[in-house]
Amino acid sequence: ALIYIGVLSLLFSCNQNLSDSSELDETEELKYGIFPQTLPEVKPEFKLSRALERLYDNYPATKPQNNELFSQFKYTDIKGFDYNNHDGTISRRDPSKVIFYNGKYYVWYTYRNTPLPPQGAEKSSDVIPSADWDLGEIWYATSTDGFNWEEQGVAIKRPEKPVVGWRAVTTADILKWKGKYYLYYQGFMEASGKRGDDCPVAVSYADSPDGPWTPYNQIVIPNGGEGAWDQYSIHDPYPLVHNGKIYLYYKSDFGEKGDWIRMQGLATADNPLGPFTKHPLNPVISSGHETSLFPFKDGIAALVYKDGNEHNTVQFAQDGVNFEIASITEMMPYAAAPFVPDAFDDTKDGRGITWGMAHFIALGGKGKFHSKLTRFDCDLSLDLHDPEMK
Ligand code: AAL
Repeated sequence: ALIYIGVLSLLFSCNQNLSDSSELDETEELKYGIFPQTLPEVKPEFKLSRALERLYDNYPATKPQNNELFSQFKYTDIKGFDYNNHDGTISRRDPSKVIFYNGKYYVWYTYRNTPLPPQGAEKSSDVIPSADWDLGEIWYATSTDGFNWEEQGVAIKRPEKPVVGWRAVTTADILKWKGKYYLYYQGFMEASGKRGDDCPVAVSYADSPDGPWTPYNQIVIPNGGEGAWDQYSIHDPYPLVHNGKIYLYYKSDFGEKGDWIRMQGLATADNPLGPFTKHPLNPVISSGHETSLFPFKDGIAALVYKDGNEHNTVQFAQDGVNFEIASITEMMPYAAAPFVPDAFDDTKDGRGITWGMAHFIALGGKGKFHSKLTRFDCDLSLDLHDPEMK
């Protein structure tokens, strides 16, 4: 009986294999097609390679030249900033997004002017910086054309110890909300590098971009609870207005010292002085470094560069939360701070960006670490089509 069952099951499985493979052959044959000379606008019915599947499924336009969220980047030196012969004692970095007010463009940035270039956390002191941004202040500059800038001086000074930011105030970004202006920035309470690059976010407000700025003197975006991804640092606060609320994106560094993982999260608020609610799906962007986002159509686009599996991509989220890769590009601006004309309009028709400010780092050679501001141009705009940048 055992032999009989054995023979029966063998016959059964052979039969199955036979019918499986003949079925497969028949359908597979029907699935293949020859890819045509012109790129079909809609996904062909026949079987495609994984790469071609992605082309149709993952990107907003099949023809790369028509992808509104694809761009190359062009860099131009700007005028108006002195760097002490690039000896490392003066640094300007991490610009805010650019805004236009009263006939002029405005940008805020981290400014460091110290007797020595950065010396690392152990050798740092009250006057010697540990890192490029340590002992920094927020300064600002204005321009009528975005190429020639006039430095206006300090906007946010370091407050007295122990107020948030007493060690350094850095990496600012601007919000306009109900007729007032708010600068959000990192408020360090120890030299960067002691444990990590640890800090929460503080805010100051003013009636106009020219200031004077009133410090709120309180932490407005606190670090996460123990064990949370953003337990130690809230970096690169980047506010936009979306869905009637303040959408403030930020980055955190987590993981092991020297082997940080960098991701981006979102906190929203109805009041610029808080409370901010961190999104339950945080982190919402798995890669990138300094935050850089702008309204695009009815959603939010993000420049994602430098860190992570998805660096060198432009991403898009209709809801500002669930980002998808819209394009892959190269030579993206570091700390990109675009001119975003509709950043605070709560628009459902975001027009995109064509230029902004960014920084280059580590100029001047060994032991002279500092950064300088630059201008970038791109075509991530619905109103411009520059074939050179596509
Ligand atoms: C930058 C930003 C934040 C970090 C440091 C200064 O590029 O990500 O601002 O804290 O580096």
